[in-house]
Amino acid sequence: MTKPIRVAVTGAAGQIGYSLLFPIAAGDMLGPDQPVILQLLELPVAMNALEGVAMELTDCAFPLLHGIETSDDPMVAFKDADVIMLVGARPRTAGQDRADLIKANGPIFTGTGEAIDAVAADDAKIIVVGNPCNTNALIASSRAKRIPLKNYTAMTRLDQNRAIGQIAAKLGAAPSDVKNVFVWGNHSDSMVPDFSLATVGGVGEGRSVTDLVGEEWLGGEFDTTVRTRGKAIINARGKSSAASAAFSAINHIHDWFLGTGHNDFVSMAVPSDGSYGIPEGIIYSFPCRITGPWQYEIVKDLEVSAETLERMQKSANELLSEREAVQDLL
Ligand code: NAX
Repeated sequence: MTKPIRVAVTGAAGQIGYSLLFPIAAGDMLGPDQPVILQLLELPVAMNALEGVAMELTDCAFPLLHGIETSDDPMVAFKDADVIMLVGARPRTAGQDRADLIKANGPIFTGTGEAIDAVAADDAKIIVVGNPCNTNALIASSRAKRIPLKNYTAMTRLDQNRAIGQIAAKLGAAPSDVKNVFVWGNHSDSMVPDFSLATVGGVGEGRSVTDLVGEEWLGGEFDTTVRTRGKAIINARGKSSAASAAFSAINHIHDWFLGTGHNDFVSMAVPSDGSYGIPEGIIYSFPCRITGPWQYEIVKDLEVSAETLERMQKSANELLSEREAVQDLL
């Protein structure tokens, strides 16, 4: 029998957690033949709610779910974990600025990073969803002595999916026909959605999205919509995006493990290696190619316009100032 993969999820009783755990248990993330054990972490105050979620998971009788463990202790929740999904953090509230959020959530990730490095599986793969996700991933990774730095990633897949969704809707195409849209930079409104290589297959076999819809919409409404979608959802729903965030986190881990399907590459925020002039020492969204199970590389050979490069640098500068703001935690 295939050995179960241990998946640790923090903030498991939160709204993203509630949309995330059931598809993982159903096999949507790691494949239809891969058993999983869920190791769920919550704050003490949310342990009752978490027990309720665990009861519901049990009640689904998922064939692939070989165990559910719940804890309020990271040293227990991360023990031998192969995949670690760091969702637990406070969502940004109306009126709260980014600097306040960084100060509120940053300290969570020092303890998290220490516990991961102490007890997780040697080659554990980590995705940070809790915001500010790039900088939180940097804080957690700063504690890594045993687990490779490369294994620390943050989620910008939701931004990529939002971009694909907008283009598909504009063209009346299926999202699966839209290829090679990705985002550079920080998961914030400084991100740079990149449509320059995007093609759509269904409408006209492999045709350039730029040729089909024109630069004006792509550089204007499309760009703004993608970068500010999180706020638009909070305004409409009164709560931050949850189901779409959970689905995108599943996409991120799925593709890292099982490949990118119809896309040549995907957006992942990963430790910069200096590609495209982006400084090392930050976690930055690049187009990444999956080269094998749990293997990725930054795609290095893309032509990027001077205007895009300038915006990419601005997003890097924002991450450098976020790093400055949490210097005492690194
Ligand atoms: P909720 O407030 O519904 O849930 C968060 C859960 O985390 C709560 O149950 C809380 O008890 C728990 N928690 C807090 N601190 C913890 C800790 N130290 N250890 C374990 N659990 C802890 O928020 P939710 O809507 O689920 O959002 C979670 C995070 O995702 C937020 O930071 C949010 O901003 C972020 N998001 C990130 C996105 C991305 O694209 N990267 C998009 C969606 C979302 O905004």
